[in-house]
Amino acid sequence: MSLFRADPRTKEARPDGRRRLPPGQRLTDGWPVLHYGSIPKIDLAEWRLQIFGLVEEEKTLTWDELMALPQAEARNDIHCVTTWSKFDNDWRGVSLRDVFALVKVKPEAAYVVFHSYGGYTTNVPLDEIQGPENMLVHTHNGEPLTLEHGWPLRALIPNLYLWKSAKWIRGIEFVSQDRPGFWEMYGYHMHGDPWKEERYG
Ligand SMILES: Nc1nc2c(c(=O)[nH]1)N[C@H]1C(S)=C(S)[C@@H](COP(=O)(O)O)O[C@H]1N2
Ligand SMILES: [Mo]
Repeated sequence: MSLFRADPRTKEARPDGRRRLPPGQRLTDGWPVLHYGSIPKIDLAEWRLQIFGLVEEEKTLTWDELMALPQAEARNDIHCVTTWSKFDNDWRGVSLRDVFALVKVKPEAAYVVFHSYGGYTTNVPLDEIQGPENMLVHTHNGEPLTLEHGWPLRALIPNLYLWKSAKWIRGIEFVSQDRPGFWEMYGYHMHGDPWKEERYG
């Protein structure tokens, strides 16, 4: 009997034809915690999400206002650049496109910079985060996010490496030119597609 029996899910194909497990990744059952610096202290009464930059109407949402937006659910896989992938995560939160609709994004906007409590930032192309799988999430597998995974709210961009999914989110900024975020300034890829192994550079 092999100790290394492969999980058959790693051989599955995605609806878009790509293999479910991206190249160079292995499956994990746990959920590793990875971030730079310490966990920010956040008070829900003071918590705000600022949506700004190239928009017609900047908006700042309180926690109650965020929770009053349509609540969405999704199940998907996440992929960390450090080579672990975790399948079948159930998320609850708000679709990014519903958040974008609140501010009327200007046509010049081409990239989004996510800002976190604690100072972390990361950049993503706006046209790649329009699908319903791209969310701001507060619940994972039926439980509120733990502090270390981004409580109260994190971004979830499941088709890019997980460093693009900012924990402890506090801002969404629309910009016309791509601008490196925290890890991108230290050599991580500007785009970060796991199926193209866009890890560094
Ligand atoms: N605010 C914030 N978000 C962050 C990070 C960070 O340092 N600060 N690290 C990123 C990186 S590099 C990874 S791999 C994932 C890890 O998410 P997890 O700890 O929930 O697995 O969070 C991303 N989001
Ligand atoms: Mo990471």
